[in-house]
Amino acid sequence: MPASTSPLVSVVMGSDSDWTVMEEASRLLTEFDVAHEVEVVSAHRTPEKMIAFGKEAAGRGVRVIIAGAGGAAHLPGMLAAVTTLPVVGVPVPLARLDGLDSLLSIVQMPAGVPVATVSIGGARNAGLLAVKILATSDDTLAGALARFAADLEASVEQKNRALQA
Ligand code: RP5
Repeated sequence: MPASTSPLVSVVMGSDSDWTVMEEASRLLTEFDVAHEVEVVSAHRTPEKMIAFGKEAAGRGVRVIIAGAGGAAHLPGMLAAVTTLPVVGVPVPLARLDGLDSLLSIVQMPAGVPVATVSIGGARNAGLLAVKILATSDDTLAGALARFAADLEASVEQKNRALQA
């Protein structure tokens, strides 16, 4: 990420132990050259920081928040409660329950407070969704997304040719 550019996307997680999953979101954003920041913000261990972070993000120029958490995964929903920004939630799988607990904690939001929840461990797709949100007002990013989709399609056809060889 260009260090001098203010972040458009915040990638936050409840613990540094989530990073092995969440780094995929950061990597995707870097692939698209999207300025982003990474921060540990815990709904339970640093609740006041979490509220301040959520309230101040839009004012700092952030456009999308990607929030990952595992277990009692309240971080994405609590951030969504205190910001007008779109929040993308990433259920992080822990050793027990295979991430189903994380998924249900994040996806079952009450009416009026949406979190766009990706699959368990789906941090790369969370990054891609953030790029798509930004691309609604950024033609350069929209073009990059079109090339990304074309490459994806070409890779499937390449695998087909390999199967038939
Ligand atoms: C959650 O608790 C975090 O998002 C993490 O997935 C989980 C476990 O955290 P650690 O005990 O590994 O710090 O809040």
